[in-house]
Amino acid sequence: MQPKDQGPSPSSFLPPAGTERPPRRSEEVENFDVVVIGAGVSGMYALHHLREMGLSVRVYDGASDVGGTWWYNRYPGARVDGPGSPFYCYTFSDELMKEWDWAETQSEQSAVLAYLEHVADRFDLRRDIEFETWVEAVRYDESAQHWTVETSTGKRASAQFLICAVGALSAANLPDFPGIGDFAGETYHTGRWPHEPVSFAGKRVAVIGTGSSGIQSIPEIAKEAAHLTVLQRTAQFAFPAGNRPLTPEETKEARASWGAVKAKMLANPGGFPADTHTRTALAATPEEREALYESLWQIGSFKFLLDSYNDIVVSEEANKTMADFVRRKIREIVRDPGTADKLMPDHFVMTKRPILENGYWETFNRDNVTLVDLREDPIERFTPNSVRTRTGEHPIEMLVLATGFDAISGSMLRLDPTGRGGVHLKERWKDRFHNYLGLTIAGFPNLFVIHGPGSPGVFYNMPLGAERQLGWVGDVIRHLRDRSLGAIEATEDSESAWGNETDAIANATLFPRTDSWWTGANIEGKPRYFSAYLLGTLYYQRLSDVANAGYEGFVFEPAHSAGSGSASRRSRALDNCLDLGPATRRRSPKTSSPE
Ligand code: NA7
Repeated sequence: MQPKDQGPSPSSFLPPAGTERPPRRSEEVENFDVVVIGAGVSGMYALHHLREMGLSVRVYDGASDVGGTWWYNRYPGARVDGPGSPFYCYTFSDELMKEWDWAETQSEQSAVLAYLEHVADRFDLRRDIEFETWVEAVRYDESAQHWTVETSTGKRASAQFLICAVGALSAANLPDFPGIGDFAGETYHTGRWPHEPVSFAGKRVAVIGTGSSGIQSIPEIAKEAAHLTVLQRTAQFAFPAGNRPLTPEETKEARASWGAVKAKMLANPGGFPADTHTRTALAATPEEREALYESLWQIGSFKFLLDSYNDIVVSEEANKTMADFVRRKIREIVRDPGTADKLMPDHFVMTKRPILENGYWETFNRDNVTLVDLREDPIERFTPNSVRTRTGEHPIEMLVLATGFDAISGSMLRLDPTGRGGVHLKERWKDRFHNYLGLTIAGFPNLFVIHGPGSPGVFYNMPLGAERQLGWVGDVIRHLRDRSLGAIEATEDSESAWGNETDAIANATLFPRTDSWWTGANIEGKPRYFSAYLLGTLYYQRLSDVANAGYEGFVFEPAHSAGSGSASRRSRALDNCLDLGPATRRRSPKTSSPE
């Protein structure tokens, strides 16, 4: 997937496969039309889609099988924390939807991974994926108009197009706590969970972090551990997951109406199978609000996000109505008032990633659980067998870091491709994650980022978002190949206009005002701003408009040699594709292509 994590590496972390061996550089460079980095949800679809177009594709991933995020995040309690099954799936194949049975509404990690393994089998994906292979260097060769990729196994490849499907949540955040290296017990990061079973039985365990991973794992760990200390930096809002078995009728209904469900997803700003509505909290009476919030709380799942009010993330006053409701619920559930006080979130609700919980609040009523509020009582240091905070020592034998990720931009920065003129992405993205359409970067021709900064990314149903972004990328490739063009590149002007547009949408909401991984505030030294494009429906309209305008905002280069485009062979293969996009059928007078 990507090179290994930066930061301290406690001894019992799983080392990323393949990184221990000294690379043996091969003299031979294998040539492909497209190299894809990452075999998670996006990379798998990239392979399928581009191969269907007749292109030669090679995928690299550091893991030993498909799944990306779902391969790594095996911590106890890990589940889908979005709208859930049967809708957390690919949409490109109706047969796939009809043949796969989901057991629960909020599927557990192993069920999602089993689904992705099935997709890999069904579409014969693994034959073009090299697993346990970390991409260590990625360079653009301007004269050859292709990307060269060097891997941890020593193999090298080149391709005209590079797709970075490296994951929005895959660069683990491993904070450098004082003395962490002295701690002699077992240490795990939720996003790097071992494949072997981890037993908490009879152990004193500490969990740092109360985001989605912490809140999902804490109740499970508490059931087994002798004692659990929860070290919380920010109290969170969390909503009942409402997980339950899917009934055969629900599955039947979803299959029968799949066409309508897909249409609904495409019309929804988050790509979710939910109706859009115009209700606002401020127009409702207190009684109406209470009744709606209570009914959504009883149902659980993502209903609070999708079926409540439209003004929650744009109006402070509306936001407070929901925040107060959740705070009241926490106080009702948590018996000890002092503990409940520490659990009171004080940011705008929904402006950190909404969390779905399964018995999280009740966990604090257990005798074997202690909550430490790190704001009042910060970590001073780790010793071989304890974590010491300002007010005392907590003996532990195991530490779970649920400390999240250098999200959205982190995995691209870790990859750090070298673009035109030898410029590294780390240099280009020092102060801001410059991009155009959330997919391309000036100075990095023919490189596409899936779910990167400037795209809806984690604010959109991710399998569907990957399909839509990659559909657009496929059309771009077809456009270039049909015209014997060697390269497409965003201009810096387009990047800056796109940045302004992304900012303007975000600044109309409360999101930028809260410290979160959405704003980069969880990582020291990271540019702090809200980098996602919030309106998914508008975003996909914009992608389509740009394509229809002949890829407005991009510049093209003719192919320097037959080798870079391999146009004639590919064109024939592409002509055979049924899915010819508008960009391949019409030429726009506005195109900046030199054709
Ligand atoms: P998150 O949501 O980033 O949560 C990480 C948690 O770790 C959060 O509570 C952080 O507190 C806390 N944290 C991070 N660094 C520190 C330090 N240095 N000290 C104390 N506490 C710290 O990551 P998750 O893995 O839970 O969830 C990410 C996504 O993965 C999620 O959306 C799911 O889709 C799956 P903070 O809030 O930053 O103060």
